Amino acid sequence: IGTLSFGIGSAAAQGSESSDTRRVENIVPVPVETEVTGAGYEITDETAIYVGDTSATGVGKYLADFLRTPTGYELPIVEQPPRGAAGGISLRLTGASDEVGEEGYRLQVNPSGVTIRANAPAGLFAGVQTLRQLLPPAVEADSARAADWTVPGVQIRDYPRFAHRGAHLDVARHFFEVDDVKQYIDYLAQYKANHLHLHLTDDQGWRIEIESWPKLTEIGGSTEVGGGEGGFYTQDEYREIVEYAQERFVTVVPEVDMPGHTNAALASYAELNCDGEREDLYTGTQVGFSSLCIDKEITYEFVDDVIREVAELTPGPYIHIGGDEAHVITDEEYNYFMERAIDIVRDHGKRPLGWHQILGPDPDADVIPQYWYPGNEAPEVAEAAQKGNEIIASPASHAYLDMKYHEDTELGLDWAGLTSVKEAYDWDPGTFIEGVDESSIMGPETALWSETLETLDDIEFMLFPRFPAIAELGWSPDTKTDDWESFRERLATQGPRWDIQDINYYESSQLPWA
Ligand code: TNX
Repeated sequence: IGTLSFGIGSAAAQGSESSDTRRVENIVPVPVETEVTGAGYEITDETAIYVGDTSATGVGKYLADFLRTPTGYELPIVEQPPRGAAGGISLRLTGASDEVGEEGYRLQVNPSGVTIRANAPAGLFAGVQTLRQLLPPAVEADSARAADWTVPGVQIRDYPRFAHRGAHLDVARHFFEVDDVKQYIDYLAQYKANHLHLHLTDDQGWRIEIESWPKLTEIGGSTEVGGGEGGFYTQDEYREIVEYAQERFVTVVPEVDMPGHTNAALASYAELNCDGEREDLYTGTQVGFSSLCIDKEITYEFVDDVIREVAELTPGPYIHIGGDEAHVITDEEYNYFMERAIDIVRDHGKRPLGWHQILGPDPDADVIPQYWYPGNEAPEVAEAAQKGNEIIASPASHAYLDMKYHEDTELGLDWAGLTSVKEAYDWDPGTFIEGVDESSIMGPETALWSETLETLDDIEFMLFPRFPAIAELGWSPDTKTDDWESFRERLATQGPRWDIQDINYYESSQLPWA
């Protein structure tokens, strides 16, 4: 009752201050350290964005583009704050400690402005993603809104636990247009992930133009699961995806799956088949039935051409060569093929990555196996870690976002079990695989296979809220990611943001939605 005596103005100010402060507590992924300080900074039509260094201009533009829409403010980008100027948002590539590395940042907010400091543009970008969550959900709107654009007074110190925070997307089983992939990249960036693994080829479709083998896309790209028309990226379109990702500090990891999962290639070129006859196109969902012809030399000319062209289009250091489920060849054939394929990747200046079967031929330590079994046991992976191979952790029982949430989920598969939001969060990528130390883990990666997914809405449904959960496991310190009860509260506060973003998320009953 005592509160009734407060003036309306101060009650409103207090109200907004406390809801601001709650935003600090609800950031996903949770930062290394946050401290609520005093009063915050209100973004107004006077606010400018200061970039002290031209290397910060790209992030400055991203931030300006992002904030101009909902606020309707001009938000000019300027090089230096004039002396005694009103506050603004400063992006600084100085004064961040070494501790935050290349991707971390410090963020400070007081009444005179917001300052983000980092050692590299990627860190500024991560800081901008945090700033986004310090503003009200209306900041996600695609048109001007009236809102209180006050950033709460805070000091944040933040950097990632793992260097690799990835998300895979299968564009082969169902094809997704360039714009859908861009949207996917935006979701990665929003939760501080930094690798997009594009599964570009499979039995049902070949999705990347290869100039030296044009029928791969003409024929192999012409359909998809269920018999739809499929599609593919021209080399220019692929470059466009790569560039869009780069602007968001996301590295594209292209996957060309081999020697299995190659029916689309075998249907495009007769000479790739051992019997010299083209396969029929395939639009079902079986796995493990196809293989390149191990004994033919043209197979390796084909692999060399494909890897060369993909390597030339890809600035990132990795090429993923699949290697999963080659069930119609012997282990001996598999190992012979993989040794040659791994060498071809190296010859074209890239680091070879593959599903963890790639360990078959016992490759050198530069090869990265991506662990994908459900459960936590794979002795060959533990052995590889002992020998120095680094590992990407994608256990199907937690990180396969194409698994159903529960029995009645219409989309998705269930071969690795059901994956609730809690299940997605409830594992530690650093210690999960039996016999593998955290020091051998590059980081977690989610997988999104698209046998049952046809639209961006479908993708969103499987991604949210589970992707942000695993993104947090990749970024945040393990001392802060072992508390599901607190996480479910924080994650639920993202709901209003997703509503405004028009994301088709799954309203899991495990989360206390507002
Ligand atoms: C297994 S996991 C596959 C994919 C399927 C997926 C469906 C792996 C390396 N291969 O070919 O799409 O299961 O969940």
